[in-house]
Amino acid sequence: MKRKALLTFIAAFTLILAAGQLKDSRLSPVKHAETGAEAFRPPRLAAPAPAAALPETPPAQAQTPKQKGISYATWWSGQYAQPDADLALANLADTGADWISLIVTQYQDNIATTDIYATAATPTDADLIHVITQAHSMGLKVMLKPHLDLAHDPDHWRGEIGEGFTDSEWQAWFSSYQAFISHYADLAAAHNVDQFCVGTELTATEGREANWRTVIAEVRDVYSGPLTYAANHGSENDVTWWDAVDYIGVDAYYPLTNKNDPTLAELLAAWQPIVASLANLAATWNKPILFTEIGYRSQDGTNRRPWDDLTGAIVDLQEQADTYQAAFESVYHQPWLAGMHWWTWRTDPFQGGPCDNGRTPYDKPAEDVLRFWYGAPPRLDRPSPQPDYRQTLEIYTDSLAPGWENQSWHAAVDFFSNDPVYSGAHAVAVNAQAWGALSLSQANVDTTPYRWLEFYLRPSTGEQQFRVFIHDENGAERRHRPLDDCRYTGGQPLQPGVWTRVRLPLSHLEASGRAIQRLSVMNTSAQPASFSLDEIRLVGAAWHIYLPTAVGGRP
Ligand SMILES: [Ca+2]
Ligand SMILES: [Ca+2]
Repeated sequence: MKRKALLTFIAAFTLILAAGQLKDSRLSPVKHAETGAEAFRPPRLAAPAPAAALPETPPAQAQTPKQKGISYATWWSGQYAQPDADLALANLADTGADWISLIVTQYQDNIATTDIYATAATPTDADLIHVITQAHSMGLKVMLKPHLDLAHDPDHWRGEIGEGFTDSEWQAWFSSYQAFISHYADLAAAHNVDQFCVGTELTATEGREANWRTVIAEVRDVYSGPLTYAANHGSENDVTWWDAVDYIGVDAYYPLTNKNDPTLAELLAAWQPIVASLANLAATWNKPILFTEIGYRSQDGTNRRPWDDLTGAIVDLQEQADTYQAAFESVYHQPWLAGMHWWTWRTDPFQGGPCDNGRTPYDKPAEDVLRFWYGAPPRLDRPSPQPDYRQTLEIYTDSLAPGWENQSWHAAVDFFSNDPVYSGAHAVAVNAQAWGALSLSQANVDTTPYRWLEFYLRPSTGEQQFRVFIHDENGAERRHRPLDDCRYTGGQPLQPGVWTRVRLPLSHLEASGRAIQRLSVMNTSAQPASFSLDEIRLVGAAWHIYLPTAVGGRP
């Protein structure tokens, strides 16, 4: 049980690390000096602007309607097939999107090697088939978009693969690439995938025109749907074989301004030369352009280097919403645009939120911009139920309630600590090793009358990280939730030496309306951690009319 908890966490943690590195890897990290958070402002939901003036050359007419796409990604085997991923996919469909770009990643060791392989992390074919089936059942079309990344080469990125190859190395690499991409083309054909992307951001290989024409011809031998290739922004004008695919694909991470807080007008102005260039490209090839990726973090300065992670930068929900709006206003009605696939949506149904600085728009103002342009109503703005403290199950106030037992692991626990306390005479003081946990058990507790698990938590240092989870009526460990999500901490991050109220919806823990046997607060900071808890309880809701939340509903 303890080992399982640890393995589950390591899997999730590795996934987060891997995902975080991907967009980083194309350039070295950028120091981000500016500070000064913006206050939250609701997103501007202007009416769609008329298309900007186009060049005299008749543009290629893209299909109508546009592909309203979102990239759907995980870098961990098994994740796509989890029930949580189905919830995340339902949330994606709820935005009005009608396409997903399904990501699967294989690897080569470094930019100088020629052997491409799946790792234990690569989503399995069964995972992909699960998503394809689910997506189709939800009315979503699927573009399969295999990616190639570097397993052991953190100073380079995929766009540099092949720099320095000899002729024989080129032949070896393309032979391996052909096997890799044909495998997924076969899968796409067998499972009615609606569109296929033959490559992504392999910039240094794009000059090998004959090799690429061979790759594409062999894909067409087995797959009859539309094809594209995803060129990194800036290299789309150098590709000499766009005639071989059906859409010019661009991963449109164009730098916009050099300001951290540009106005929407400034963002729109920054798009104008990009729009002109893309219109010319489409006209030159008489072929529509698909934004195979476009995306921005909810992070201050995201418009400056949209491909970059700007490590250490602060959350900026408005800048993400503004960059979404500027992109839609600038390109969405251009006749040459075939559609766009926003980067990115994850398999976590509780991703994003107002304190997250990542790329997902979920539960952020950018989601409302996306929904507006994709034709869906805004996020539900329903009243939240309030806690009803007349309806609680006290687990700890100044001592453990009757029936509860200490089942903590790798942790020394004092249930009668008198310094610090949040209230009363005592609190729980915990000294946990890495992956150690405060864990409290009780014969099956019926959670039906309650909506939240609530407690007060006081970390002793700022580096501490925690996850909360329960064991169900069968003793099975359920979904972990991290406490660095401010939706659980009243909008505030946990701070050292400060008591913070944690209020976790039982539904997020897969703990609502059932019997639970145990609840655990695990130290996941990889270092020993001292922390205190007080007033641990289950709390009911004042307005039962709002129970239960629907699938795909908001927390
Ligand atoms: Ca900003
Ligand atoms: Ca107390």
